[in-house]
Amino acid sequence: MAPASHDPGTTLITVAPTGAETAKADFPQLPTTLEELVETARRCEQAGAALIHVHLRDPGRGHRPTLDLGLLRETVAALREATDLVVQLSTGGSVHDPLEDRLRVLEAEPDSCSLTCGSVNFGDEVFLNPYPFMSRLYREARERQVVPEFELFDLGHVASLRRLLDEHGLPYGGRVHVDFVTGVPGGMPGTPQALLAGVAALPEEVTSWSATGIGRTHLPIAAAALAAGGHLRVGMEDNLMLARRRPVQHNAELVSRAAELARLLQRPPMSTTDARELLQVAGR
Ligand code: KMH
Ligand code: ZN
Repeated sequence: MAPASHDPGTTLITVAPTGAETAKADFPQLPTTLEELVETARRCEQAGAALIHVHLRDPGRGHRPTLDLGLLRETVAALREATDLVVQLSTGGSVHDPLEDRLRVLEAEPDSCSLTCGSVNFGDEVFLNPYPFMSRLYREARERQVVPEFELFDLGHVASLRRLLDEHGLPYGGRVHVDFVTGVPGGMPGTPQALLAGVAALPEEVTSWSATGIGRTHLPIAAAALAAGGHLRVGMEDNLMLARRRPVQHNAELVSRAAELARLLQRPPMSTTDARELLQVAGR
């Protein structure tokens, strides 16, 4: 594999604009229609994001989460048309989605997909990721030339990533990018201490890592990740408040703040070209 040529002094900013948990009725500024998602993607790219982590909603069914394949394909095409962002589809979906439907997401041929490395309590629910499912998703993503981003909600997920790498070798593209999702009720806490324990345990094959914190852990985890050499994920999937009593009005606000923080720490936002190189996504 060619050596990495991206600038190691820059920060990959991922935006996760929607998620599967917040109801549109409770938070109308959540982007749930294709038009809103594309507008969000454009503004977030301008603000410094290079990757978008996408969950879809069905406006015809109360903006509930959907894994409809036609809509997934349409969305990937629309985001590619409107932006240069790396398009990552969630294979996590919502806690209610069947595993088979989550696997089928790959058929929409995104640049990247999320791949959560284990089950985790998720508030009062369970986010289910049995090892055989992870293993199949890993293999099928490689067959389809989709770059996985390994989502780590807990320290045990780091151990399962080790098992995946041992059993299957490197993913498509040869790079191993992981994202710590901290602060989920039931997962690892959103503290610098927990994050750093996770970073210290990462397999040596990991070539880059990012982190996000749910809710009020959003900002401290971003600061800790930057200080420790990691990349950032922000967005309404993870956090709805910009500050006390100030709900986020647009995902671009969170991306702008992350970009400002990254610049302050002398690791400005990474370009979409460099993000493609970092992750070695296929040239679709
Ligand atoms: N919505 C969560 C149950 C992913 O996108 O891969 C799972 C999730 C992880 O958001
Ligand atoms: Zn997600």
